[in-house]
Amino acid sequence: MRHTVLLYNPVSTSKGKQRLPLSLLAVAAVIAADYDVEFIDGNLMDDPAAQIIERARATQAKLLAVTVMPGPQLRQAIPVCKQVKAALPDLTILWGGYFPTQHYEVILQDGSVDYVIQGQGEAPFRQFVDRIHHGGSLTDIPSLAYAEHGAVHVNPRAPNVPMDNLPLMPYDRLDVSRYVGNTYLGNRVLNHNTSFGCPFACNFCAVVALANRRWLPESAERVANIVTHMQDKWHINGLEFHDMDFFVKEDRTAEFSERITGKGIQWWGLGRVDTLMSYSDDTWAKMQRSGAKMIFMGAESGDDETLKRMNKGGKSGTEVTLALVERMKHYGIVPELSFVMGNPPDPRADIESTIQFIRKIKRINPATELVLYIYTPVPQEGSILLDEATKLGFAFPKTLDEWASPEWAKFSMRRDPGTPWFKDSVRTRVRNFESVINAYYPTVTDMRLQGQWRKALQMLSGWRYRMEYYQWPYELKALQRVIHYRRPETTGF
Ligand code: B12
Ligand code: SF4
Repeated sequence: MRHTVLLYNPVSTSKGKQRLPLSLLAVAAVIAADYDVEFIDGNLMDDPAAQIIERARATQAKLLAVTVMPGPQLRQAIPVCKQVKAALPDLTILWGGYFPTQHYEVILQDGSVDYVIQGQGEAPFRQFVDRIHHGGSLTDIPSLAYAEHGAVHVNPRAPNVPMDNLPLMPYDRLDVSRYVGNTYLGNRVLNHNTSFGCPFACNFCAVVALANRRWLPESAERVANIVTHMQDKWHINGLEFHDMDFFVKEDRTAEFSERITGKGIQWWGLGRVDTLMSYSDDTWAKMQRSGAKMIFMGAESGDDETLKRMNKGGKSGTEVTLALVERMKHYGIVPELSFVMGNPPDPRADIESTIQFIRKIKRINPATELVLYIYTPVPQEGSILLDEATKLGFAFPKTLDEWASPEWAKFSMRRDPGTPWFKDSVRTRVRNFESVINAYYPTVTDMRLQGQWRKALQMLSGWRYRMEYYQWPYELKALQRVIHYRRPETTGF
């Protein structure tokens, strides 16, 4: 008899914008040959708890595996898992992904979640599933965290597995057509992840705890084969790569670009400014020919000292960012730059220098897209930023219920975090600047915003932008309510 494993993806985005649940597809891949897997996607239904309970009873499933990011996904995962645990106390609940990797203690102390797997999930997940169904000790599985007699135990991490040694994602186990999106990349867009981790250690970034500075790529050949399969089967003309850093190895990027040239697929990926600046003109030309349309990069700050304090590493620097946006103009590939603003201890000074830097970028390459985040700490040993934050009175929640509160959900969204050093006046300054710049340079990712509305927004905001007068932009906010123009599209960085 084949056992069924239930996989739950808590809601992560607004209706109609759901992406393939890659985290769960990745772990499902290593068990799909021997187990039945059922995906329950909170993005596609109103009451996932009822669905989980119904499917667990119908299939006699022993295990519910859940992926959890901070933010709205966490906010749904907590009450749903509590409800499921109350209805089916014998169903084992396992969490993996970003939030559990960082905050396993608070999860396991709550009692509604039985186990956590940290870091790269595939190999430990396979062992866990086998032992739950066929017997054997659970507590010696690498990367596992669990509570016993009130104490939380964490096993050493499993060795990383190269991506090419892992099976392909089992797309046939869900209805992929429900995830084909319509975005600025094309009207048939899917998403894929081609690598795990990142070799750097920026101290505001959650990837460090997940991957311990390792970067494991799929080969260019394998990626191109997957893209071809997606095109043959679902007729895609756009693709989002959700890797933390797609571009670490130039030869992989160049080979992949060559392999997909001529397929008519426009693509988007994430990378580092300094890495991309080090690429040759030849590689940039190949990327351009292959359909690269926009690249997301963390510019982070307009101040080199702050970049150092963020431990940005490599050859990062404001001059490198300026040089890259200039260079990308030549290839017609849009830079999408994110900034982490409002760092302690002097968030006001940090914001002012970044605002000036953004204006400089826009002068060089007006097509540059901007994503403005507010600094929120992540657990990381030796992080100067976290140390400063702690000195200023910051502490993570002590219970899961606290994490589920609206205040901490806002914190996780990195827009209005309520951190002790981030005062209302500073927040207002960032939001006002954002209102003006988003009106003066409307994002290309908002496909509904065309022609006259674009012009109206630019005219109305022009004087403010030129005079650097961002205060009280009520007229822009009113227009925002009428035409709902929006911030640049991002996948969560
Ligand atoms: C795609 C994505 C999204 C998508 C949704 C994804 C989804 N699940 O539906 C969208 C665009 C909606 C999104 C939104 C947000 N996101 Co997001 N997102 C990502 C992104 C780019 C890729 C995640 C992914 O699919 N990776 C591919 C899979 C295969 O890898 P993986 O998730 O790491 O999974 C592996 C392991 O983690 C583990 N694992 C994961 N789940 C499970 C489950 C089990 C049971 C097991 C055993 C193992 C396991 O095993 C997997 C295979 O090895 C990551 C960055 C990144 N590249 O990882 C950010 C990231 C996760 N997002 C982040 C954030 C902050 C957000 C937002 C809050 C941003 C915002 N301000 O709006 C929102 C809110 C999310 C929400 N609504 O809850 C942060 C989290 C930061 C943190 N402190 O932990 C990240 C890390 C980006 C960053 N660098 O800061 N996001
Ligand atoms: S911010 Fe980017 S470069 Fe830095 S550790 Fe995170 S993923 Fe890597």
